[in-house]
Amino acid sequence: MITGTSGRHAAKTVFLLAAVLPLFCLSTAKADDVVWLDKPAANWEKEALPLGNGRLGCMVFGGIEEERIQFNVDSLWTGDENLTGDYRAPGMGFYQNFGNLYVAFDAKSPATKYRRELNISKAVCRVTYEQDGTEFVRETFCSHPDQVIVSRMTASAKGKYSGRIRLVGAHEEKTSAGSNRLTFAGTLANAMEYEAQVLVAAENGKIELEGDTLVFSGCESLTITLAAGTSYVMDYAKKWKGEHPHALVTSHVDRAAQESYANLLTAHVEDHQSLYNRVAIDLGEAEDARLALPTDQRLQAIREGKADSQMDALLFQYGRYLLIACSRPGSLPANLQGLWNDRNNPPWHADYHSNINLQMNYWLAESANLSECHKPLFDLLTASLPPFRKATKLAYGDRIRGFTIRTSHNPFGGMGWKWNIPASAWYAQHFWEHYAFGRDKEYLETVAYPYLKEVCQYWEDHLKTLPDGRLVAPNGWSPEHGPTEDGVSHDQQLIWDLFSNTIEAADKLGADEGYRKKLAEMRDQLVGPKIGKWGQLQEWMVDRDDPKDHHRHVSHMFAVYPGRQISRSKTPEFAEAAAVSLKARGFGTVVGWSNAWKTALWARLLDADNAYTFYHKEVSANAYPNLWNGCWPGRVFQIDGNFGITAGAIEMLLQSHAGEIHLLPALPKAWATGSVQGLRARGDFTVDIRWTDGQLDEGIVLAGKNALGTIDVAYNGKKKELNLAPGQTATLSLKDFR
Ligand code: FUC
Repeated sequence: MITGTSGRHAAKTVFLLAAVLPLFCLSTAKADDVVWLDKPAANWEKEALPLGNGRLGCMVFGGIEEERIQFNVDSLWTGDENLTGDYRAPGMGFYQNFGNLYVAFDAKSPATKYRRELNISKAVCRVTYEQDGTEFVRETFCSHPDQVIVSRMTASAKGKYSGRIRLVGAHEEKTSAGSNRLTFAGTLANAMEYEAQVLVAAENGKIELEGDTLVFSGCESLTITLAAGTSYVMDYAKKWKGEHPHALVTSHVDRAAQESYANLLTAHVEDHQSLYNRVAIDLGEAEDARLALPTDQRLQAIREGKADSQMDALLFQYGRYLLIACSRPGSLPANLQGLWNDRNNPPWHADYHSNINLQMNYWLAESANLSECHKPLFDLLTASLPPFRKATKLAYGDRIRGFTIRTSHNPFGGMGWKWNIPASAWYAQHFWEHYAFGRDKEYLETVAYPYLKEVCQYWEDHLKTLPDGRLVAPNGWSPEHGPTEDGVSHDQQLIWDLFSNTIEAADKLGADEGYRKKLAEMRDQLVGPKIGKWGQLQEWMVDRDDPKDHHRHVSHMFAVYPGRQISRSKTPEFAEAAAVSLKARGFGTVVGWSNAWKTALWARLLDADNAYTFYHKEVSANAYPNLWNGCWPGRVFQIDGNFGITAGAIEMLLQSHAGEIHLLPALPKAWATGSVQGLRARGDFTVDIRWTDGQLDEGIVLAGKNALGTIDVAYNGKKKELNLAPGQTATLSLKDFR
């Protein structure tokens, strides 16, 4: 059935109304939108709850005697363009902690009925408890429209708030206090200037100064507004530095302080939900008793073998929540920790790693209907081109065109550790995918195509011709695994992907016909995938894969996911070889991002239960009480696992890489009955799916304004061709696939 409007639009209207609901409704959220704990956080990375607006973020501890809100700005970085290429050189820099806001309360009696929750559908953290017969409520959010963190503290009785507020920078700055304002500012060794300000408004009671502290007494409520910024600008020509942030920080905090709390909250929730509410998911219900448990105990029950598919759905949406919170137009892209960091020397510098991690951060951006959140990646990669080119020429000589990158980089285009030569091609895939999903031709022409073409030029100059005429990437390295040699499968697959995407891009633009032909010829000469002696997909040109090797990187399976060179439908032998290799890599406990990659790979190989095994591992082995991904099971927070697992789950429910929309390609038994709304498919389509007992009930395909006219929809080995005009919807059911 094809209709002109979608039922989803009606549902959207309801969501928007929900967005302006008053404060008291915040505590009645559905259990699968809430991460909650029954005690304050003792540990930053495992227990504190993250909020963010893309640029500014914070972690809420919810202490009873003292609230601690640790905060970050994504651009507070040491370092520079680091032309040394040395990972340990000062130029590589570190992503910095910005500081902490502490609110100490005079009341010291024990608290009861304590609850600290993060409602991810509202992006609001709420702490509630009772003390001496009074109910206390603290709500904190980080507003994108108003660019401030707001924390409001209320109580059921009057005059209950007395205590002290301190704002403490992470670099031994001196905080100054004036009437109801706290300020600190500083300059890092690389001349980066920064400033944070807090404004406090109290109802009744009074606020007095005591050195660098605001002392409040007998207040009915407190509203604390925090703004912070740096002088960073994403512009190499300006040496990455702009104006001192003082004026902007002052205007953010002053403007917000003039607004009513209700208005700030309404604008914040509306803004968040304009992205968050695009996708809804139901993977089955957990028992009420399970839902009543705090998240850490729910995770424990899962670890003891109890089923809880609502936790699967929560983890899915949590990945979307986190991307909205740390990657918005105008911000820096999500780093290894998104945008949250409480140290001045975080693990791996909390930088951008190019051999899996940064890419994985954005695997969900398009398919999870958060296309705008992809933009910071393109912005930084484009802005970093001048230093990337400069470093490439220093290493490879002036004759080489284009650029490539090392394994890690910072927000000044500075790089460190080994050259990761195919990484720029992998980044180019993201530029292409943004077009493939949304089909925005102007973006393709002005942003994506120039990037793709320049990376192609690098490979034109860098590829090596073997005696038999075939082309290989010289001196490659399957990331963090194996020797340095020619024709490593990962490199070959990435170049194939780059050339294929660039050819398609040029074709769509009607540009560079001669060059398109040249790229097609080169692509045909590339050494392609190989099947080795135990039936495996070879990781190298030499058939040396060890069937007992459980290495976490599965780089030679790029062609299966996120690439598209190998698929069950188009290259079944190679797909089977990939399954042999992936099986040999094992089903043991692995690092978070590896779980996520294997989820997506098994889904692309149409093996639902193996895909679910890895999805489930992320819940049962890697998730912390705050649902952040512990990279090595249970330790070292790294956000890629959170993003990757959502992307992997989408591949289980919907695929569109092989020129068709595939409904429920790898639906696991654990999700036998459920529904998903608002997923995106390549070709500018939005898809809703409903299923019962493992069988499709309904698939709704909505064509966007740039949609491809004709598309095949596949389900269970059968296909149905659709022809949709922009704005048209088709509703399909089981009978369409007989
Ligand atoms: C890659 C991985 C490590 C870690 C690091 C940040 O080098 O191999 O496991 O995730 O990035």
